[in-house]
Amino acid sequence: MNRLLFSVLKRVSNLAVLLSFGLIGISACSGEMAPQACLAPCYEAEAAVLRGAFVISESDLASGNAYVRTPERLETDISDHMEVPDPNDRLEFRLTEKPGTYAIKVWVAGKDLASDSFYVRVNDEPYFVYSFNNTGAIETYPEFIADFVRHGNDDPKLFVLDEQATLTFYLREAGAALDKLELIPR
Ligand SMILES: [Ca+2]
Repeated sequence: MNRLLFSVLKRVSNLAVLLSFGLIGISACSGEMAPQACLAPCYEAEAAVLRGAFVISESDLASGNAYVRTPERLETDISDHMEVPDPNDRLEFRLTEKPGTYAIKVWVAGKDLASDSFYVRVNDEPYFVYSFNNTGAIETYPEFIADFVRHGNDDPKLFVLDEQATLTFYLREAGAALDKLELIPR
């Protein structure tokens, strides 16, 4: 091999090494990117107003790396409220959207049939039971599944919202978890 050819090959080889390091670097950066928090009309549960039994937990599986839950009975003395909600145990979303009719898409999780429901209400309207096992989505913990807020086995409930509305989730079964929600125009 003559000296000129050797020199050219060496330069090409060095360039290839630099390129491969560069590509590896880009790939590593992409792989390490944390999940992004959702953007409007999406609301992270951990950014809502928490009262009483509701707490924030961290998880790589959750949007924004966090979600909200009510600790299970074995962890604390928190009990289920199967008859009526306790107004002190609540998760409150302050919604700001274009007035209109919306379905509410939620990302929820529960360990079993004893941790898969909330009470839900908008503003001062009557509350209702939202149980996410009705769609067959049980034992999803720790992964979240997408569902729509609904009463019993009904179709997704439609909400007529003003520009500003308050959407409240109350504790019904300890252990139920909510990652985020999104307003879907209907
Ligand atoms: Ca979240």
